[in-house]
Amino acid sequence: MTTKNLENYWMPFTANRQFKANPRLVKSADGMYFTLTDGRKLLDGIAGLWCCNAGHNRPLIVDAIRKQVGELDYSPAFQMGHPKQFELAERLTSLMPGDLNKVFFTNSGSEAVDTALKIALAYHRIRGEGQRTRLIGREKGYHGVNFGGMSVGGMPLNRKMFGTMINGVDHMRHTHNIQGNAFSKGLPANGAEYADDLIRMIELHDASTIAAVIVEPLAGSAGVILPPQGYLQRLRKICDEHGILLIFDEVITGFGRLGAPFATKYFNVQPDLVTVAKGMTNGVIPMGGVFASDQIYNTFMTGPGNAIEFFHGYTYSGNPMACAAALGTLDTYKEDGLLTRGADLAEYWQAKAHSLADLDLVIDIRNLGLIAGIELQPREGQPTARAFEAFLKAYDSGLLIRTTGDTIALSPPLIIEKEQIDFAFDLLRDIIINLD
Ligand code: PXG
Repeated sequence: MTTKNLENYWMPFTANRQFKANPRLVKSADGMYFTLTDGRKLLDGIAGLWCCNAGHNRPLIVDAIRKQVGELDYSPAFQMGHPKQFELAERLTSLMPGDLNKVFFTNSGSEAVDTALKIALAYHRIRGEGQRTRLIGREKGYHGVNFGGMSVGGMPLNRKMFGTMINGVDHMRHTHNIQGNAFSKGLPANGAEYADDLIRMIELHDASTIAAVIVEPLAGSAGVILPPQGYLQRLRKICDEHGILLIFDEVITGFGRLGAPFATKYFNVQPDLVTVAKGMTNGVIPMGGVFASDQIYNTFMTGPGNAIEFFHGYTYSGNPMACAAALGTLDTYKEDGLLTRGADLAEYWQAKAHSLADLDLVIDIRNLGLIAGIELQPREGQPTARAFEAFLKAYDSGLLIRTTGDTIALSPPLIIEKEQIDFAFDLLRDIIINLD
């Protein structure tokens, strides 16, 4: 570092004063490991922030970006194109099931979500159902931090300071149920009927006013909350019966996290729109996207041929470096079989995660693919403190984890080896046993 001054950078989703008093600074990264500025190595237990699915410093991605920046640094996103955008769109949509054959590029998950919500609203309006303006999210949902995603999101601290948000939004109940489902391995058995909360929304608002429902197939940020068996299928059915679009926010579940390329494949439920980001470029260059069905896209393609069909887009939509990074990422995933590798490791991962079930402070363990959530009993009067202490102890012992509330979340790069899985869970065992 050339400066010891930490004061000018306002850090996101960080306790700035606590951090600046005890900074944690990363210098480099390779494979499964970060190297800190003090030279220590840290096993990356969370793929950066659920995004470096292929691990760090992957040559095909690095080379693709290097080459791209020397050839075409930028090309206008509107009324112009460059070949990599189209190549990427073709390759990405080939990974999607059914007729999800179109993709719109954004620069983040938050932008992808707001884009998807706007597509849903405009889609209904073009079809003469412009009264369908309501958007339904879910409690404990996380759909990024822009106004649309925040509004349909259901994490109270992400909402409460920011006014009334966009109107016409309602929220279904969440699917977290420790009493009924604690220590489930994989999908919990109980709670498919939580999907019927959408019927309650329909009874209240009338289906004719609802444009779309957005859910994370598996809720990551709120602490690894799984869909009960049959829940997503039921949501799909209710949406179909009432002409409501179903949006899967796959910013976390996309690109192999569950052991299938996307959750829509894993669950065999096909939504109308799918949002992605993170693993799309292995986190290396910001990029997100919205997959849309042919039917939705074709609905937009109806006005005069020379008219812009969708008044929406970003200066950096389909940015050349982002496209190169995404193509290099897809090559890496393919070469290493990473979009399905999680399926091979899932059983081992599950067994190691649940090996912590006997610890007194552990009140639930949840897992799917290469994701695990370990929920701790909150310390009396100090919610989140116990889990954050575990985070600091893990950091001091060479493991990077995430905590949200009192849940420890793990979602490592999909290149993780069994010895590294052992290291992570064995270390967490030691740490949790010694927590106050
Ligand atoms: N949707 C979902 C489902 C997400 O998980 C976003 C949208 C927003 O993406 P961007 O690219 O705008 O950040 C996310 C992001 C965590 C954590 O540890 C989760 C996210 C981001 C940072 C931390 O819970 N998810």
